[in-house]
Amino acid sequence: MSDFTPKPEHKFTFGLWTVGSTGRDPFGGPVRSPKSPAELVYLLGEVGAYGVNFHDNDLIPIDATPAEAAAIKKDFRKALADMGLVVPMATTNLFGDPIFKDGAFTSNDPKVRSYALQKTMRSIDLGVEFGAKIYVFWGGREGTETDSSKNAALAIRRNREAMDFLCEYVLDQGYDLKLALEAKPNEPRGDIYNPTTGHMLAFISTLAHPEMVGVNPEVAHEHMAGINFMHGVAQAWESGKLFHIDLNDQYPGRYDQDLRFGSRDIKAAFYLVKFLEDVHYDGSRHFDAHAYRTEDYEGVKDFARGCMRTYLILKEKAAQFNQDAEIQALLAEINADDGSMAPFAGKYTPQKAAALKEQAFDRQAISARGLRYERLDQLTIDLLLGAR
Ligand code: GCO
Ligand code: MN
Ligand code: MN
Repeated sequence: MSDFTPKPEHKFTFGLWTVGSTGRDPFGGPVRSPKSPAELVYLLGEVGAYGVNFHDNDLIPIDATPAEAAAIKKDFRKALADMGLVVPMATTNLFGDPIFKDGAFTSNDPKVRSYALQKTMRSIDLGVEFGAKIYVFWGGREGTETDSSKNAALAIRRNREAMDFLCEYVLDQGYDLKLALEAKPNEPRGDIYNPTTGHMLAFISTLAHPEMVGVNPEVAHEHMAGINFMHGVAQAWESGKLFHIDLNDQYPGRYDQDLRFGSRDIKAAFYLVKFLEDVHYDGSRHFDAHAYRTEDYEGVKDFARGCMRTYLILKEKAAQFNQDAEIQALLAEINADDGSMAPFAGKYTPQKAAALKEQAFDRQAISARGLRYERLDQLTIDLLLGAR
């Protein structure tokens, strides 16, 4: 039996808001009593997590006095030291307070936009104080219910202005910090700007400091949009922009479920884990999910352990896939190359183009070949179901 015990090198992290969720939803109040940030660190240490991430106000309530803030930070710091946990990422809550009811950086009100910048700079300072190297931006309220309310192009420009401002702030402070933008198509707003990872990648390329900014894709967010998550992750990776990742699960076409990682679409989770492991992604594996509302804190631990265990099981399955002789033989067959097209490969030259235009192709012979993907997929299913 394999060992699926989480270890620090797996870089499993959870947000304070994930295991700290009290189960509140739009239809009912809390089902679990709140725990302090320090208590949550002890819980995460007990289940074997490597790190913990926070929003400014998960750690320090928005109206805390300086003395209260200092006391909370002291307890939190002690819990981190006691459990050997780190803080790889931090973020700002730009969605909870009523001031953000119409967005933060994209609000029509200049006072809201300025307050959002102030809150983010202070929150960046707090994250850096605890060692964060990645700073996430999730613009949950940056959107609309009615498009008569905002100019969508102006909203993108305002968002850019804010990101450019904050990059300069980070540089000015000399912080060793990268920014990661997280897309979501809707919830809590009717529609959110930059709704997918692909939109975010395009947006990043328009910033003044694109080298400082990457993405934080989330399984549930792309599944809500009916998109293949791993493809978006691969695109981000390929362009050097996969700075962080939010793992959870989600049925398409439903409310934001934040399910335990791998609990809904095992196959999608498998291809994702396989991708991350194959390319040696070395960032945090951050679980941005919630325990079912039916659970007490023992159930929350079951949930957290389950996220990490499923990841490690799928990691082992990915290694098995890579070593499976029959699967690898099929892949070799699928990728067969007789070398005859080598003269046309690679960079453009006028000679290549001219020769290629003259080349004859036997379309029927080429397309007559069956690709054996049915067999390959069934082998994958057998492997995932433990039948190989
Ligand atoms: C959500 C988001 C958030 C963000 C978090 C960190 O759907 O609510 O995923 O959990 O990830 O605010 O930026
Ligand atoms: Mn989410
Ligand atoms: Mn998230």
